[in-house]
Amino acid sequence: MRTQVVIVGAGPSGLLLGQLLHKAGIDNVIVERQSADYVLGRIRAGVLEQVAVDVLDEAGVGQRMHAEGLPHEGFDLLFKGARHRIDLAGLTGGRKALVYGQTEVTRDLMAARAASGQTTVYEAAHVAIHGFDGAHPHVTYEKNGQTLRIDADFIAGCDGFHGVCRASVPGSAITEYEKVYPFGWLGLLSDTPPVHEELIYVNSPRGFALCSMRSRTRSRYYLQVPLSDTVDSWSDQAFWDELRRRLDPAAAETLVTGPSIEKSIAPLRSFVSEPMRFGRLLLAGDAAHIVPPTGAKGLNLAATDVKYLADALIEHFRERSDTGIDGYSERCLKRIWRAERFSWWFTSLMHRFPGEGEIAQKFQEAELDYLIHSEAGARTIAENYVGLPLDFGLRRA
Ligand code: FAS
Ligand code: PHB
Repeated sequence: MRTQVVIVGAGPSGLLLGQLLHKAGIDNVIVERQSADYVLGRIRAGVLEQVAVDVLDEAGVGQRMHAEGLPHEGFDLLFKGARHRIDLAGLTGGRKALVYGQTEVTRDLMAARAASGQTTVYEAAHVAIHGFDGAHPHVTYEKNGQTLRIDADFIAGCDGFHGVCRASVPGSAITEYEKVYPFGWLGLLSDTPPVHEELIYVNSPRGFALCSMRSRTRSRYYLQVPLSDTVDSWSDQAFWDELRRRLDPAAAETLVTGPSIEKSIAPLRSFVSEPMRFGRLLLAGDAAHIVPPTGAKGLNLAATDVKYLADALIEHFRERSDTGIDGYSERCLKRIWRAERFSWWFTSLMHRFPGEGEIAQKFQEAELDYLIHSEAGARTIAENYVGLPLDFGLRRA
């Protein structure tokens, strides 16, 4: 088989790239190691920046997102038992976030791809990439007992943190930066009404918590837990009891509990690999970087990587120019490091770090107290949360 771009991974990055290329008339094939149902079953991000919403609109998959997504103009910070609202719209000239789950984004992208008749190979085993440092990049994989090959002009590595693409780059050609956090997030999804109409980020002496949602009837909650914890060690009742302990009295009283429909523990890390282009291989999304989910940046960074990459590939095929491809990595990384910095800072501010003693909690509470009583401080949070403009990666500053 031959195509113009072979995309490894059918998560949000791979599917969104495939859709943007297809709309530009560029042939592409996606090779995914799991089944479509497995990909849809992973519960992950919940908040979209306006820039990500705009890219999804450009890809032609925004209809349900606008019909069902929940625009949010603010969120609450809860510390010392009291809640304080961060007025995103008021502090950023009207910019806001959209609550619309990654599962639904993925579902919309899968439906668009299926309708377009493009080729997606699910349950591809032993995917390997070859020749990306030369003029004949290609991908091999096994399916139904056969080894198959796809030749292409470019390989897009959209295969996430544990994928094969970044791992195939020689160690001498790549630099990796990593910070692993000494705790995880236990997430619970339930068909219960959210405790509040906006998100609540909690700094509690017992640990971080987050009250989020997927709709007005489906809630998503998180608790900071030790890395030694397992999902089996947390009954639903234990989860609800601990969440109540970390909430303010009003929220604890209002909280509607119910059976979990999903429960999982995610580790937290900050990770960036540089550069993101290796000859005819270009990385996008979690294949190149990971953020702790505190700042709701992971999926949003993936969307802007993909937008930059699609524009660069379209320029290559339409105008025979490689200016975009040559500048792809630098353009992405300017934006990525800003989001990494905010995600690390917000994670450091809101979580209990083992062994740092009670004084660390007092420092965090004092910083939060300053931030919510200083317009400049609150704007710092708001500007970073709603995200950078799309052209940020192009500016020389
Ligand atoms: P993904 O990891 O989503 O997709 C990569 C795809 O490549 C997968 O389908 C995988 O099966 C496939 N693949 C892997 N290896 C392959 C191979 N060798 N061959 C073929 N295919 C291969 N972000 C937020 O903003 N908020 C959150 O709350 C949040 N929670 C998260 C929780 C968890 C447990 C994880 C892991 C991430 C979370 N994220 C969150 C970040 C997440 O949303 C990512 O940013 C987003 O999934 C990025 O999408 P992709 O780059 O497509 O990577
Ligand atoms: C979610 O709803 O899953 C979510 C929302 C905001 C975050 C992280 C996760 O910062």
